[in-house]
Amino acid sequence: MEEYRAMWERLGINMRRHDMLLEALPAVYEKVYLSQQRRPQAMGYFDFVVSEIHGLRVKELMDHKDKGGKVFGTFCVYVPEEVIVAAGGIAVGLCGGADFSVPTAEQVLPRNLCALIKSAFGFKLGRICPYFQAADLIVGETTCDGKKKTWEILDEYIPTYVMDLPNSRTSADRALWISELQRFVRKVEEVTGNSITAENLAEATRLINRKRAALQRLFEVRKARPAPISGLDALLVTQISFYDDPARFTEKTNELCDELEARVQAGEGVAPPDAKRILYTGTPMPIPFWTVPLLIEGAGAVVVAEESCTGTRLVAGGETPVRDTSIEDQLIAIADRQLQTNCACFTPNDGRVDDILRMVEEYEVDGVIHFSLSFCQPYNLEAVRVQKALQEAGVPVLVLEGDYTEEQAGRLRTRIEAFVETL
Ligand code: BJ8
Repeated sequence: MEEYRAMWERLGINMRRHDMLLEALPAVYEKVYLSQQRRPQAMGYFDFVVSEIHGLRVKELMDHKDKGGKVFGTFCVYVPEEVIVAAGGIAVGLCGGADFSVPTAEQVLPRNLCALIKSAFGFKLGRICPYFQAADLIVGETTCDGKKKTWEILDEYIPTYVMDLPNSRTSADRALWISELQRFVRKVEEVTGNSITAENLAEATRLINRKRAALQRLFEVRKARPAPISGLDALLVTQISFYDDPARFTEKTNELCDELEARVQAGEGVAPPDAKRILYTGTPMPIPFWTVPLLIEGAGAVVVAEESCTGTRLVAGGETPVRDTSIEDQLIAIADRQLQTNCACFTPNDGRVDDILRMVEEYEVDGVIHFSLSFCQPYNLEAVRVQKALQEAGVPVLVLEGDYTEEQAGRLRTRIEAFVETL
């Protein structure tokens, strides 16, 4: 990674802190991933992407910027990547999953805020993340209170644009969201200096559809018994989907799926056929937060699906219909697909409970683990209804909350091991 030092300096990275991070991450990665058994060969690409986490992809972003291109940092699946791509921009997901930057964030933000927000904010405040440093515009959204108030503060450090996402799905809310997508089109055009047309928006929609289809294929193949891939590996793929080049990611994920489908044909898997099958549901798990599947799989079970935005919520609503005759129609199609993403920030949000119950059947799940980051009110509160629905359906469920710290991991281990034992 030494060859990238000049690039990081150019980005204004705090080199001392950055060196500390780059020293710590490979050791953790090696422990979590490289010791796993029966990993698919095609995971080699995703291992490479992690080994180059602040290198090659950041260089691609910088080459793009040197040619006049723009980079948009995002935090939510409701921010339409299609619009950014249509204008020749690159979207990178910036959600923070490391405890490393949390203390930095707490110099400014209150402590009682979820670790995801603090981690991401701390990366900017401490100038540790080259993706954050490379971004020309941050695109936030009004999902939870924690995020929407943080955007006001973040704007003091980097230009931050906020999309006003409604919290319900009435026809008035739908109209508001469509108008927000239109406003976003104008903003992206202003930042990039490029026009969004019906043709380039349709082309971008096709590209993102292909990426989503590859992820859907991955989620589909995990229904097999024995499970052809670990939850840890599947999570890594979805985490990387947030910042990799969409076309390359699609190709590599499809290669992985070819291998997994061959495994299923041959009756091979990563865990014995009778390993307990767990559905994860709850808050997203941004890179490098691997604790929950690590503990579940360390206890001898296997995570077969994640009802989360680093899981099946990423592909909610399926394929976006391509409407190549009008920008307005294409935005409506994107909005209608997006509004099927059952985020706990919506009320009511019965669709999420329905999704969980359906997934329990489809993935032949033995038990559900609901994990929410501490201080995340939407998911912590929604856990009450999720737990009740699962109990009524006779499905074992464990409700957990925590953060990214080592101490929490110790506490979670005890609860998860006990739960898996009872299944
Ligand atoms: S669509 S889940 S990506 S908002 S964990 S910051 S909710 S306090 S992440 Fe999300 Fe979009 Fe919804 Fe998905 Fe707030 Fe909770 Fe923190 Fe959260």
